[in-house]
Amino acid sequence: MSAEYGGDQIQILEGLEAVRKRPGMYIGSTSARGLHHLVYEIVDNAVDEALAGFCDTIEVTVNADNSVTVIDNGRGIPTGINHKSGLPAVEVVFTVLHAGGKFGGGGYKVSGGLHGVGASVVNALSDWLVVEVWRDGKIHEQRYERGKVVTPLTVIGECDPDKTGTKVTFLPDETIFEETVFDYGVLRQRLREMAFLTKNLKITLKDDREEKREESFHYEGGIREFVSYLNRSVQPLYEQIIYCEGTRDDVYVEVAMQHNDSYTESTYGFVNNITTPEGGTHIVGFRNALTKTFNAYAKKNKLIKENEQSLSGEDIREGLTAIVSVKLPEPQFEGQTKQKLGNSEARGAVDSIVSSQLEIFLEQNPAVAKTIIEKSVMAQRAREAARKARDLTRRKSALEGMSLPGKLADCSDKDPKNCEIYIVEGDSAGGSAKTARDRTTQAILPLRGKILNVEKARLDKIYANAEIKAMITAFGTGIHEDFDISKLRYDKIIIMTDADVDGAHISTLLLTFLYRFMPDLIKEGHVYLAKPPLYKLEKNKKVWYAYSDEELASILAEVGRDQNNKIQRYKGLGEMDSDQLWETTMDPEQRILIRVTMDEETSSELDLTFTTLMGDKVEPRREFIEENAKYVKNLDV
Ligand code: 28G
Repeated sequence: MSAEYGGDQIQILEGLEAVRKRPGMYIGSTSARGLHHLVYEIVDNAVDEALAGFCDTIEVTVNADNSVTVIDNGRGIPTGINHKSGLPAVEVVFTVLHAGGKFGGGGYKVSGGLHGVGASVVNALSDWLVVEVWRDGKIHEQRYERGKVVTPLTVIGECDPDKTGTKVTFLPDETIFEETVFDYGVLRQRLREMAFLTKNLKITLKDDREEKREESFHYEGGIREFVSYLNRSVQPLYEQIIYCEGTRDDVYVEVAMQHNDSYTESTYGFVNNITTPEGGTHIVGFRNALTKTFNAYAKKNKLIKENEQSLSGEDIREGLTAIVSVKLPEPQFEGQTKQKLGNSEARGAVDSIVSSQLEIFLEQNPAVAKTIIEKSVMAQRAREAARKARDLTRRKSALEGMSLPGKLADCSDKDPKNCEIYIVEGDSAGGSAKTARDRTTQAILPLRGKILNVEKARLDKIYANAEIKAMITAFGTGIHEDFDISKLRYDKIIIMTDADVDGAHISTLLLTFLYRFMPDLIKEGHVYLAKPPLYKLEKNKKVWYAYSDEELASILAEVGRDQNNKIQRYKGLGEMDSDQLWETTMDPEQRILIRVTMDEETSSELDLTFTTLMGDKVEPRREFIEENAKYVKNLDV
């Protein structure tokens, strides 16, 4: 993968002014996402040096002034004069824009053997940038401001000739970025992912701002450890992590997988260390290999009969966690967001490497093979039962017209744009909500008892569940292949539960259902959480509501802490009468709603959030609840 190339291979297309004029073309956006992208560009170059086999440690520090320092122990960017330009190679790396904007149309270059492609972009968008190179026993330094050289490359000292590497420090230009404060959690997530994807690479992240933090990511097992990490809160079906690795047609393929006792598939694809949320040829090749190999093994070993139906890919992938990572010299990306791998050689390479190595694994681990095939057969039966149940519902609705669930108190306005539906826990709170609501635009659907955990149930059981059926019919969209968002009967779906642990649990169960079965409702911003007050404060016949402890404190500071203050802590929605419920939680003029959003890029983390909360292992769940700032991050107010 390492490519040594001279200056003549670098196409000089445009100057750095072009980057400053249209930053979005080069880093996607100037929002927080684009800001963090600057760090990834620099780190990518260090990772390339690691992939080339010359670097095993990368240190990333967010400095007190919000500048970022990245240090690697690679060979150090060459400091000698580049023939074509007559400039030191390091200066070329930081001041010459290389061919192909990452986010522009046409050629799309990503990390992997193309040292220094993004460094000039980062330089152009930084207020200042300093590069230091340890090489040949000397310390070299150069400084730039907004992409322009301010000091020539200078030797500023000597070092041990054995010490080599590169250090880059930059301060993002605040006239370009809407957001200039780095988020430790965002950096941590991506850097950890990079460490998983590059075995034996150690990445350290340090925060030197007010809240000091330091962490180090180092996974000798690479993506094998990634799979264990993803499965940490569920029960694996067998101990081994199935691992395949190889190169074909210039495509390096690495696959790790393990089934767990859940019913959902979590396969994540990466191309040159970049996630491909829309999949592509590498994922197609992987799935193909899996279906083919498991069916062949099952037939050969009489685990399914010759005349029986083959296992479908979906059945085999039930409860599968997998990482499919490919590295190839010229990835082509397709699709609307250019996130889907198009290279056909990747399909063939993954298919053949996984097929041949998986076959050997199954032969050598017959007990594991049997466990997976038995689970697949069960999945097949459940799917068949679910299909029958669905066909029945379809036929019924075609004959009788879809009748709305009995306990839904619908609104009278029939224009979905004006309408909202409150999903309310429990009949008593449902009753108050029915009295409290504005009946023209607000519908109420009370749900009884425990909501089914869709992470722990197969499809046939899910379709048979009364609460879930009620939601599906009330929303009007259908699910799965029948899902049609244009049929949505309400613009807002509002989950209203008690402000306690049980309420949070029920909200999570409902969100899990929506996320798994109707993710577009979340993606398109139709899902909300209602926020009931925690306290009511009365004084001299006046009433205040507080939605958090801080708010209570600030109200008390304002009105004074007298004897006659009456503070009531609400334990549940049921403690409010319908007027209070309207005033505090349902009146569009006064209520607080939290819109549930999901970030495409962090979908593996979001998946994990649901699995962690819903899985049976106790430890990770506690860890999650203690650290639940992460959860709040996915809920943008
Ligand atoms: C610390 C933050 C980011 C890097 C290297 C090492 C080499 C390199 C980088 O070469 C290709 C060749 C000359 C311009 C390659 C060193 C071959 C031999 C390298 C980094 C293009 C770039 N010795 N380490 N680039 N040159 N680390 N870390 O950026 O013409 S970038």
